[in-house]
Amino acid sequence: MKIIKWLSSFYTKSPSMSKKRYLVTAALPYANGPLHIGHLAGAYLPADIFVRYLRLMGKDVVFVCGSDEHGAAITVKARKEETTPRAVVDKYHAMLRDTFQKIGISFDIYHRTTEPIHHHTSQDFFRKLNENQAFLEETTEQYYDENVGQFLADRYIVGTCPVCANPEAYGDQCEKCGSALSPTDLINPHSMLSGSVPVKRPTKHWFLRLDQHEAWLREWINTGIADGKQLHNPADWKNHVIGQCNSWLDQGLQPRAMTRDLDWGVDVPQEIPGSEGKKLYVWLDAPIGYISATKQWALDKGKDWEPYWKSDETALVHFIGKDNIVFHCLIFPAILTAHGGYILPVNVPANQFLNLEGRKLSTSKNWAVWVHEYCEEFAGQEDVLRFNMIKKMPEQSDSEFTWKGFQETNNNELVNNLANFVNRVLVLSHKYYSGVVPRIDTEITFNSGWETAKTGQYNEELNLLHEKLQEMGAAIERYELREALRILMEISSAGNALLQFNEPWKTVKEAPEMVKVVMNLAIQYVAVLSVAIRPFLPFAADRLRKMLNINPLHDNGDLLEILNELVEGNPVIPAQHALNEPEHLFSRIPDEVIDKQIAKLTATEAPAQSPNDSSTSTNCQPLKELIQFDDFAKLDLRTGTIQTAEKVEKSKKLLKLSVDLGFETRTILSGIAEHFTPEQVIGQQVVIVANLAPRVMMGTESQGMILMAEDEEGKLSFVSPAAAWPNGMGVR
Ligand code: B3M
Ligand code: ZN
Repeated sequence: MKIIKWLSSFYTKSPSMSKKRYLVTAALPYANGPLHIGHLAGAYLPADIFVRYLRLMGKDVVFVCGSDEHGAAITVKARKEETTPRAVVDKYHAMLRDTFQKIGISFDIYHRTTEPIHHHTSQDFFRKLNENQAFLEETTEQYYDENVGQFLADRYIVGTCPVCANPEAYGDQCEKCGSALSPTDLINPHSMLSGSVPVKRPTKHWFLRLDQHEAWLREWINTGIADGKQLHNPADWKNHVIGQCNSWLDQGLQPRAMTRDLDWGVDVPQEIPGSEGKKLYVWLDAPIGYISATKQWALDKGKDWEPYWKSDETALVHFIGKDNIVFHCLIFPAILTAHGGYILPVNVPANQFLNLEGRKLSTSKNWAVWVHEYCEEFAGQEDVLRFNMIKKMPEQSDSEFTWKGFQETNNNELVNNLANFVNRVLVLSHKYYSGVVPRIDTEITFNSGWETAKTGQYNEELNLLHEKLQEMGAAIERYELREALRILMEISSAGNALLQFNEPWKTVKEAPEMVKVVMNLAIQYVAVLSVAIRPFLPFAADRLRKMLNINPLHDNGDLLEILNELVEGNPVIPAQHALNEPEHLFSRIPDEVIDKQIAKLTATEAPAQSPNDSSTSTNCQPLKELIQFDDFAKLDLRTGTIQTAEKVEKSKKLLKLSVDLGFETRTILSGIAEHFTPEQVIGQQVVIVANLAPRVMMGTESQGMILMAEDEEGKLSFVSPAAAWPNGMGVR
């Protein structure tokens, strides 16, 4: 009876959540580079939390992803790395797969679109679309590189942007002003492959008749109704997702080419006339990758894949970043509908972007925290990054990650709240009861941890835990994962308060029976947390289960089970159960660890490569040999101000300077006498290498070196601030 009672309360929350099974996808990352924290916070972590929760609630859920291995993103990378597309995808597919596994993204399958099953699935899709007259076959003029003998994909054509005159705009987009372009918009277009001016040649492509889908897509996006059925509640969708779809719909949907003249990708089925040398457009085959991954999963597990993609009793949810909204909410639904027989997503909870230390994450500028590097440098602390990503998750607007924030969140929440609570409960249980959960009189009252001066009663407190877990679950079902995490931490805070308000360390002598109730209840809190943290902190959940000496989670109904106990006022861990010794669930992160990460970020940042940047000119100094970060970390760079300056007798090049470092004044000989007079440099703010071994020159000891920038003509300029800075500051 109690299962039905609970399940019915669970089902009433949102229609999309009352389905028989769930198919959850996460955007297929291009296999052309490593994963950074923006990818994690954007799509993969929210998906993982949602799926882990569904598993804990005993739901039938399949979680699919895989590497997106076609398209210009791959072939451009192959050109840059002077290798083949196959080598690029093999390298990064393995890296992505391993990184996801290390950070605990629990896909049921992580597939890849170069697999034959994907090519066959995509080609079958194309055949069916073609049979269903979903395409407009049209011959258009496309740019062709006669030197290389191939048509040019948009990304392979560069020219002057008609909007901002950027000379290195691409055929599909100007990265300087962000304008969406088409190759024929470019002024003086030339081929990236050979540098030659491309010619226009006729070529046939298959255009998906998106215009024919505009009306039903507009209704489905705004009302949730398609084919006369209420498929989802638009109020469950994020405003920015619906907004972006409507701005596309308002411009009117145009037929969109679903094939390309490429030598890398899924072949257009060869029996189709004119298919010679044609490949499927990557945004046609990639989303079909979700289906082929599901097929492969079903083959591996001896399951039937079709109900997950074709039954109305399935809830399909796509987790993506906001740059993929139109492909998942308009183009892929149109493809599925044109094919026929497939369900549509009940939600596409796209996240916004994560920024890093006040700037946009940038792969090209290496302004990123790479997840695989994090997993190496913070091995065993994967949950700390997960926790931070959830706290900072860009659910409704762009958000910000800082290393300082990472440290504070770990030390203040994971250590001082959660780990501290667990440790106190286990230490006191061993101290008072040798680690055995005490028998209790549940009628004895105590001070509740939920609000000051509230009298607590055991069964009522268990009910309060039940309510909090329901609240947390409801937040996850609304894809409000920051809120869900806040509620989770409320449970830990209430546990700490339960101890604080009853002070067992003081009252254990005068009120031993009351302390037994409080400690037994606190152990129930910890047991509940060992399940409730699973979607967020999966590795800590395993460690906590071991400390409690209870069975590992089987990720199938575990939360449902304890909810049913709690709602009946039953404990999760029975009296007389023997607990294991406590360990530290989380540990403090010291300043130097954070300082090192911040220094690494700035030290490894690639110089700006904007098209007009002189540093891309050919005359700049060749890079010196690669150093390790630790080599750089040995440098102690400080800010200073030149106090006095004089020429050095018998030397043309040297000026003798006294530099104020704030904490001391240094004498430095600097080879700038041919560039600056002494008068010109007095008062100049500079950066010096402060821990360079002193050197005697012309009979004077020079105690450091001043950093100077030198341009192509050998002209020197000081490295100095835009606005005044204090002396002695560390420069990292
Ligand atoms: N690989 C774009 C991206 O990585 C694309 C996603 C495909 S999901 C089907 O942002
Ligand atoms: Zn531009």
